[in-house]
This record gives sequence, C-alpha cells and structure tokens, in this order.
Amino acid sequence: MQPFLDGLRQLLGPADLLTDPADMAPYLTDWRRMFSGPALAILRPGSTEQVSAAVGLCAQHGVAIVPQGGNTGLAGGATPQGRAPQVVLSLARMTAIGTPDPIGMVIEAQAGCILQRVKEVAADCGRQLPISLAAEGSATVGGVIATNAGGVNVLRYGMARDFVLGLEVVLPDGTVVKGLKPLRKDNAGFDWKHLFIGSEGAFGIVTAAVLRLTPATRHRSVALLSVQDLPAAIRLLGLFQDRIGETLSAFELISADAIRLVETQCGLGAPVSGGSWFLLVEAASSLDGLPAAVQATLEAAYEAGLLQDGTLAASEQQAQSLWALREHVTEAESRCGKSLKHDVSLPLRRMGAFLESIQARLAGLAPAARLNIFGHLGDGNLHVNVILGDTPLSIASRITGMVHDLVAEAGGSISAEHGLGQYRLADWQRLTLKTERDLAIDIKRAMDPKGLMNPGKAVPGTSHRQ
Ligand code: FAD
Ligand code: 2HG
Ligand code: ZN
Repeated sequence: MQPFLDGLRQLLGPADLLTDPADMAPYLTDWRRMFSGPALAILRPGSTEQVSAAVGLCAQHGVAIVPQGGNTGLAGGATPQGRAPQVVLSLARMTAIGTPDPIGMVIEAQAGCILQRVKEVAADCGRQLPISLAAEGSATVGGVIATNAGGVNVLRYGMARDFVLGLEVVLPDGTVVKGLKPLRKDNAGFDWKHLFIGSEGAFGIVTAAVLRLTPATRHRSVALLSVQDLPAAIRLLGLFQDRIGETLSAFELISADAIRLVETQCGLGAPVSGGSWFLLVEAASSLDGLPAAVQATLEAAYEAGLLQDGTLAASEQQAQSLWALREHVTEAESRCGKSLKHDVSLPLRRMGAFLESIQARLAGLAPAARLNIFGHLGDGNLHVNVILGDTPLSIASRITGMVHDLVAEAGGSISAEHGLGQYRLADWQRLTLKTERDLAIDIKRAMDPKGLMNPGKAVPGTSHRQ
C-alpha cells in the first residue's frame, strides 16, 4: 500500500492525509461509540478535483472508501466496517457557501458545510432552510443529503430530498458529474440525483449541492402540551390539522419518561405536568393572526377534553426553552449507558397497538431494560429506543429483531430517517422482499461495479444476489 499512500500524500499534502493512529481515532468511531473499524488513512480533500483524484487512486488500487461528513449519523454509516483495505474520506474541509439568491430561493453549498451555518446564511437574506435536527451544529450538507435526513419540520416541508435541486457527485471511478442546476423544474431525462440522496455513500461522493429555500416565517407559536394517552395525541394532531394545518411546522411526541430523563440527565425542567405523553407543537406563519389561531385551537382542544395540561410560549426565549426539552432527549439517553435505537415509521392507526406489543414483549425479554420513546408523531415516525441498563449486550439483536418484526407486521419501515448504515442492514435483508433486495443490489452493481463505495452499509454486497 506504500505507493498508494505516497500518491495520496502527494495529492493532498501531509497535513490532510492522516495516518497516525491518534489523529485517525476520531474518524474511526461513530457518534454513539457503538461502531469502530480500521482504515489505512483519513483523507481530507479540499476541492472536488482532489476528491476526484483521490477516489481515482483508490479505484486504481482497489481500496474501499468510507465517506464522512460531521460523523453524527446514528446507523454506523460513516464508520469503516469489515477488514477490506479502506480509507475514510472526510469532506470537512469543503465548506464554501455561495451567495444565496433570495428571489430564485436557492443556495449552493459544498458538502462539508455545517447545516446550521447554511441555515444562518439563508436567514441573513430573509429566507429559511427548514431542515432542523438537534445535530445541525455538526451535521454537514453532504451527510444530510446522503442520509436523506428528516428532523422536526418534515410534516410541513419534507425530508432533505425535497430541498435538493442540484447535485455534484464524484463517481466510484473518480468521474465528476456536475449537476448543480438551480432549477425547480427539470424533466429533461432521468433525474439521477435521487439515486444519491439517501444512498449513504454507497454510490459515490456528494461534493456540492444547490438547495431550495423557503420564505422565512415572521411569527412562530410553540406549545408544550400533555395528554393522557396516545389516542388523545393522535386526535390532537387531527384537530391541529383541521384548524391550522397549513401553519403546522412540528408535532413532536415525547413520553413522560423521556421528559424525566431530560430533567434528570440534563438539568432542564418541564413547565407542564400530568399525562403520560407530551407534545411539542409548533406553528409558523408570516400572517399576523397566527397567535390567536393557535390560542383558539388550544381552547378547542381543552374543550374536547384532549389536554391534561399545557403552556404556550409567550416569548422567543420561552419557545427555545421548550424546544430544548425535545432537543436534549438523545443527549439524555446517551448519558444512560448503552441503548438500542429503533427509528420506525408506521401508519398512525397501528401505532398504539404496536407500542403496547413492544412494552409487553420487552418486559418478558429484557426486564432490566426501559423504553425511551419520542419522535415525529406528525410524520408517523417514532424513535422507540431501548435503554439497556443491566440487560446483557448478547440479547441486543433479539430485542431489535423483536421490534423490527413488529414494525414489519404493522406495514412500517425499520428506518424512517436515519438510514440502514451497518446497524440495520442485516434486518433490512431479513425483512425485505427478495425482488426489492435484488433491485438494490443490481443498482449497486451498476453504480459501483468494484464494490468500493462504503462496503457493508446501506446495500448488501453483490454476492448476496442469488
Ligand atoms: P455522517 O454521520 O458523517 O455520515 C452519515 C452517512 O452519510 C454515512 O453513510 C456516510 O458515509 C454518508 N456521507 C456523509 N457525507 C457524505 C458525502 N459527502 N457523500 C456521500 N456520502 C456521505 N437524523 C434525522 O434524520 N433526523 C433527526 O432529527 C436527527 N437528529 C439527530 C440528533 C442527534 C443528536 C444526532 C447525533 C444525530 C441525529 N440525526 C438525525 C442523524 C443524522 O443522520 C445526522 O445528524 C446527519 O444527517 C448526518 O450528517 P453527517 O454530516 O454527520 O453525516
Ligand atoms: C431525533 O428525532 C433524532 O431527535 C435522534 O432523530 C433520535 O436519538 C434518536 O434516536
Ligand atoms: Zn428523529
């Protein structure tokens, strides 16, 4: 491998080819410290041309590539897997942001840009990029696109896919495909960019994107509510949709246990009591009537007997402290030791029975474990996480298998927004129709015939095709 590494050093310079184990360590373990894997080196290219040349060298030497952005992914997608010779290619140095076009409502950004920074630049010109996640201070444009990230605003604005107008990618042989058109309408041929969105680095490397912006909303109303049970939460969602649906930008569910966890682990306090479920609801609009409309909707909810308690933020500062409760759930969970993440979506009408089955089966399988349930109820997407406590790690895959089996029975998805990565790939294979699996493998073979792009993640190896 020495000629390979020498070629890379010549290309990138010694400062951006890391081979010292201490320098490489942060790139070789995921955010949750659940996965780690070896690599020959960490590559930190500073331009699309350098990405192209580095990928070309890897192809020439048969070295696999693990693309990495902010390394906040929750499925082990950005961490090396297996023992094939591989490198991690970090986009962290590619952080250029173009001048936004407030009338065309677009912004161009390189893959390594931190999402929050792009949002700030958009906000400075009176527009917004409403892809919102607790990891937005570290997650990158490339990672968000490669995972087709969701977040808390999906019910109004859609997933990351819905914001990508143009894409520049580097194919596994090093070819650069420049598709950075800022067009909302473009039916001139096959829309290949969608192959890369959500592909978790398995088809190529995203180097830049043109993103769609939306008008900024001048008012937002944020409420924290508590309800007795899940049917009440779902009826409340219906009521909000009926009365102020077009302004609804978040409808987040948090179990009372998850709120307690945030209080005890992160020192935050919820100003609302009662109920077994909490809802963080946000409505936003530029029209002056929003606060009155939200107030009237809440009154209707009380009259309908749907609410136990609730508070409507009276200032932006209060709104932020209510949001902090929701945004700290992942952090609070991570402070409780090992947990299993289940990022599921299913039809809302199946949600209640699904959660009851999980509670019952988990009590039998792992009595020392406890559920941490929260998520994007408005999208039918819950994070049904299991904090293991004293449960032996050896039964982790049985617990996850049990949850995923129930998801499959309910006609749901085992990954609503985080992706398969290496964490869910085996269960996806187990639970997905052969025709669908084979199609994924055939596309992978066409895109990446040597199997060098992020092996062991997102798509089964081509040898799995019978
Ligand atoms: P990484 O973790 O570096 O990579 C993720 C995947 O994308 C890997 O497979 C990697 O190989 C690939 N990849 C990265 N960059 C590129 C590129 N340029 N080209 C090709 N492939 C690439 N996700 C949600 O959907 N909704 C949430 O609400 C949400 N909240 C989160 C909250 C917390 C606290 C954390 C830690 C994570 C959260 N996530 C959420 C997970 C989410 O997937 C990531 O935060 C984000 O989308 C990943 O961006 P990243 O730059 O960190 O990517
Ligand atoms: C969220 O909704 C993220 O906050 C993270 O998707 C979920 O920690 C998780 O499981
Ligand atoms: Zn989520």
